[in-house]
Amino acid sequence: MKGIFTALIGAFDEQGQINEKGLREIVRYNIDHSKVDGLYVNGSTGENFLLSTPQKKKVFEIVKDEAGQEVKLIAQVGSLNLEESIELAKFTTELGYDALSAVTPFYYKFDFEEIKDYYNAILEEVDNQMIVYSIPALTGVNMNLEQFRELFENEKITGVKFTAPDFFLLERLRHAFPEKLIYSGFDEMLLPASVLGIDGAIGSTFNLNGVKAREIFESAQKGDLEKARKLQKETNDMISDVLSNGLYQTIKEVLKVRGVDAGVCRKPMKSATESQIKFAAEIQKKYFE
Ligand code: NGF
Repeated sequence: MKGIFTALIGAFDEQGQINEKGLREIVRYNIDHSKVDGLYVNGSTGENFLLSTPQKKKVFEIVKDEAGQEVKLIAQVGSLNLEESIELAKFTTELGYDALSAVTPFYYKFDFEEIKDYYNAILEEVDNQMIVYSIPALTGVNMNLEQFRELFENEKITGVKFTAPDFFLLERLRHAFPEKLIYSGFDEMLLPASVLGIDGAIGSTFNLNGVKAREIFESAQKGDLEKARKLQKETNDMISDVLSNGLYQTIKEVLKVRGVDAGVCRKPMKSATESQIKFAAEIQKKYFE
């Protein structure tokens, strides 16, 4: 379960339906071209929170059918509807997903006991491991070291996807829990997170840049910091342009330039405008050709 995991981008048609052919192409591109170690399915990047339960299930099925046993698969099943989380956890475990992940419950100001109960309730129902998805900037949920310790008391909670720029907490977690899986979630901070000894990374821009992400991770692990810094700088130039042009729209449009039918974003997200499409083509030329 270690290494580079792509947070899989979603593929939808103009009506907001799943573009199955496009989704299969995205899976193949990540496996065959980028050679990532695994896929993180129905995360933020997959526009998960815009999908109905049947649509989430369809994505899980298509990805598993296309990827088979070729790479590790993590199913993000977190939801404000706990019953839906449990249903998806059972569904993906039966499909053969290697691990579950669930975003910390958000919107309402849940206290820590409620958050802990949510994870334990999901895990009581399935025989699978869980990677906590911590992304405080989007959820407002900031957990401290002691709270992670309490979550990790459940042996089925085997790790965390740590999407926060808090390197003090990341170091404390690494030191305190050497046996747990720690994945970095911000691609632009992959190098400093790698230096602190993460087990892997899960990122949206790996849909475009998985090969270089691996090089950054492995160079840092080998102690070749000069090379890792150069690669992270090049990567961050690219990420800055992608973010300035609209993250998900740009990832999809760059993939289309490469012949991968990544479709459009699902409403209420806007699809790419003509000028975003044009800049995406420039990003492809500038950084990848
Ligand atoms: O897209 C976001 C939201 N974060 C992703 C990643 O943490 C999301 C990150 O790769 C993810 O893994 C998921 O799909 O659930 C950023 O897009 C990237 O570092 C650019 O900022 O913040």
